[in-house]
Amino acid sequence: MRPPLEQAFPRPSVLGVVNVTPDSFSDGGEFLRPEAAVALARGHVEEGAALVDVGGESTRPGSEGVSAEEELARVEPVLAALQGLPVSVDTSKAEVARRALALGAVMVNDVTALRGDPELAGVVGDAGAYLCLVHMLGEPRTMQHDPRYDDVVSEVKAFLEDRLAVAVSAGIAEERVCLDPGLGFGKTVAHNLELLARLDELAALGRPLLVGASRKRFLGRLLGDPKALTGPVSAGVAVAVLAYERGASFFRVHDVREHVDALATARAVVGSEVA
Ligand code: HH2
Repeated sequence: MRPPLEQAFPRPSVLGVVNVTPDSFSDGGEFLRPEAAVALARGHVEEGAALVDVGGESTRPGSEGVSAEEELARVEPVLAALQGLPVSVDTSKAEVARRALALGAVMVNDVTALRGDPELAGVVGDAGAYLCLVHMLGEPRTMQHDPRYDDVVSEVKAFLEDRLAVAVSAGIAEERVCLDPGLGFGKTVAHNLELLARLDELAALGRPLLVGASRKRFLGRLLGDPKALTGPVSAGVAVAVLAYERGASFFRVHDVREHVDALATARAVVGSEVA
């Protein structure tokens, strides 16, 4: 039986992104070859990632989904080669999760928060795996078309609370679940900033929070390029450090060393305040 998530992965823990896709927004096509993806994953662990998050389907704004067969064909050889390393699988499909867990993955990172595939909760529960539930308004194809909220923080909070209850009633232990506000998933720059500024309100849900800001376009846009499709590493690091201070536990990033160093420094500073 796995220990509670916060025991297995103390704060802060970095997830290194491994996109085995032709079309991810910041590194599409770079790691489609299994050897390239495996080398990237090993490098992430050497640089201090607590987990590598392997995904075979892009969820960038505007993207169409891929079939389970296609997704499996992309990730299976990578997962098979990474057995023994701490792996999370970025998927919404039960079939892909089942195979990944059989190959040793410990976490399922589901950007649909169990709304994409009715069988996914059972697969996660039966395996006793960890689960990340992510807030997304709409679906990747349309999510950035004029997203609106009355109060983005309370709506995201209510959604995550509801999805956590759904997971628990489907047999997934609450202590194995983390929650993610889903930066960029149906949010304007202002929505993302408000979620980050008020992250303590989401931390009050009592489950570890995962934040994925790395290279996202809102960072490039807030720095003055209204057409940016990615954001700089430095801006992602700033977000990670501030999110850590506001209670976040997990950081899903492409540039592992920079984040590990920055978060270790932030931890030392915050720790010295309470010493
Ligand atoms: N963001 C992306 C993908 N998966 N999972 C979680 N939990 N949180 C996130 O913020 C998140 C995520 C999008 O980033 P990336 O994987 O780099 O791009 P793409 O979806 O284009 O493959």
